[in-house]
Formats: sequence, C-alpha cells, structure tokens
Amino acid sequence: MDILNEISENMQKGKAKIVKELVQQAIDDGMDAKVILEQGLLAGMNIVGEKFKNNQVFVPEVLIAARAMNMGASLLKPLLAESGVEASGRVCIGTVKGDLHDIGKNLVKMMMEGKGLEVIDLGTDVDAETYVKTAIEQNCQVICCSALLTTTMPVMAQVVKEAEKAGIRDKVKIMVGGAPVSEAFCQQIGADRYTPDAASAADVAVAFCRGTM
Ligand code: B1M
Repeated sequence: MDILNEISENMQKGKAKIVKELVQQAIDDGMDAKVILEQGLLAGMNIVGEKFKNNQVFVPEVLIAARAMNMGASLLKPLLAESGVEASGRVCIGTVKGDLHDIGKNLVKMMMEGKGLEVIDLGTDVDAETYVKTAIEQNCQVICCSALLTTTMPVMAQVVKEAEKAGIRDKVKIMVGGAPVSEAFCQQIGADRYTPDAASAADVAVAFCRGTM
C-alpha cells in the first residue's frame, strides 16, 4: 500500500498518532504537502462522509476521524504557507449559525494564512450580526462564510443583508463556500464569490484584498 493510502486508511480509523507519523514520513520523503492533503487526508474524509451517509459509521467515529485529520493537517500547515510573505489583507471567517462543521473552514483559514492574510477566526455557529460587527470593528476587507448543511445556507443570505443594513456592502467582499454551496446560490443571495476549495478561496481573498479582482 502506498503512503497516501495508508494515511487515508488510518485517518478513516481515527488513528491520529499513526496518521501524524505517516504524514511526517511523507513530508520527509519529499512529497508535496498539497498532494498529502488532497490525496491522503481529504480522500480519507470523503470515504468517511460516504459511510456516514449510508449509516455505516456514526458521529463518534466521524469525530475521531476528524481529530486524526486535524492532527495530520497541522503538520502540513507551515508547508502550505508561503514563507516570508507580508500580511496582504485582513479577513474574518466562520461557519454559519447552526452549523458546527469546522474542518473545511479550518483548511480555508490555513490556506489564507499561507498566502499572508491575517485571518480572524470566529469559529462555528456564527450569526450574521457577528460577521458584520467583526468586519467593521476589525477593518476586514473580506467576510468568509462556510456552511456544510443545506439547512444553514440561508444564514449566508442574512450576512449579505446585514452588511447592506450596516452600510458596508460596498466596502467588504463576501465569500461563500462549503460542500452544499454553489455558484448559482452565491449569485442568488448576492454574495461576491463562491469558491469550491480552500486553495482557490485563498487566491480570491488575496485578490480582493489587493484590489485586483
Ligand atoms: Co456532518 N454532515 N453532520 N458531521 N459531516 C455532512 C456535511 C453530511 C453531508 C453527511 C451526509 O449525510 N452525507 C450531512 C449534511 C447533509 C446536508 O445538509 N445536505 C451532515 C449531517 C446531516 C450532520 C448532522 C446533522 C448529523 C446528525 O447529527 N444527525 C450533524 C450536524 C451538526 C451541526 O453542525 N449542527 C453533523 C455532525 C458532524 C460531526 C460533528 C460528526 C462532524 C463534524 C466535525 C467537525 O467539523 N469538527 C461531521 C462531519 C465530519 C461530516 C462529513 C463526514 C465531513 C465534512 C468534512 O469535514 N469534510 C460530511 C460528509 C461529507 O462532506 N462528505 C458531513 C472535509 C472538508 C475538508 O470539506 O467542509 O466541504 P468541506 O470543505 C472543503 C470545501 O467545501 C471548501 O474548502 C474545503 C477544502 O477544500 N470550503 C470552502 C469549505 N468552506 C469554505 C468556504 C469558502 C470557500 C471554500 O469561502 C468562504
């Protein structure tokens, strides 16, 4: 079995210590951090997701797998970061109200920090008012909303409305993402940009902060 499969298999079983060792071994072997993330850790999480959907695994197993995923990802963080990049802007990020999924949000944050952005992490279960209040108080150029549940996606529309109400809509860009979110939904609610993955989210946020998009 190659090392990426081993990472995926052990992540699915929630063997955090082994996952950490394997990720370190892959790094030491000179493997690209993005490949380890996408073909090892994220590939494993996709399988966990399928099994979760089919009632083959349940919340405790998923949580243990998520912990293993986070431990592996923490080793990749410095490698995904571009060294010596000056902060090129400030954004706030959170998972929307009612939604506790944070793995994707944390990856987006990691990639954004890697691109030199200053990221204010609001955590999970974040209401529209908190995003907007933070953007005003902390002078953020971008508000980033993540949602994993179809039932919590409407909070993103509330964020857009709240920003309009506060009079900052022309000053702050609003980005949306997460598995159930789409380009069509982004346009429907009047947000500025949907991106399907963490890396493209970071690229777009940098472009927004630099005013090149
Ligand atoms: Co939940 N869960 N979960 N879960 N869970 C899903 C999302 C689900 C699809 C599983 C399924 O049925 N197949 C389903 C949602 C169905 C739906 O609404 N359509 C679901 C459900 C139903 C639930 C509960 C309701 C289950 C229950 O209790 N009955 C419950 C809800 C709790 C709540 O939030 N209120 C629940 C609970 C949980 C756990 C706590 C057990 C755990 C979360 C642990 C944690 O996050 N700390 C969990 C997990 C892990 C999952 C799955 C298995 C994996 C999600 C994940 O982390 N993926 C998931 C099934 C699946 O997705 N296959 C599932 C990996 C992550 C890297 O991907 O977050 O999509 P993702 O992020 C990507 C991109 O989307 C993008 O970048 C990331 C990487 O490239 N991205 C952005 C994310 N945010 C972005 C923002 C951007 C741009 C890009 O711009 C701002």
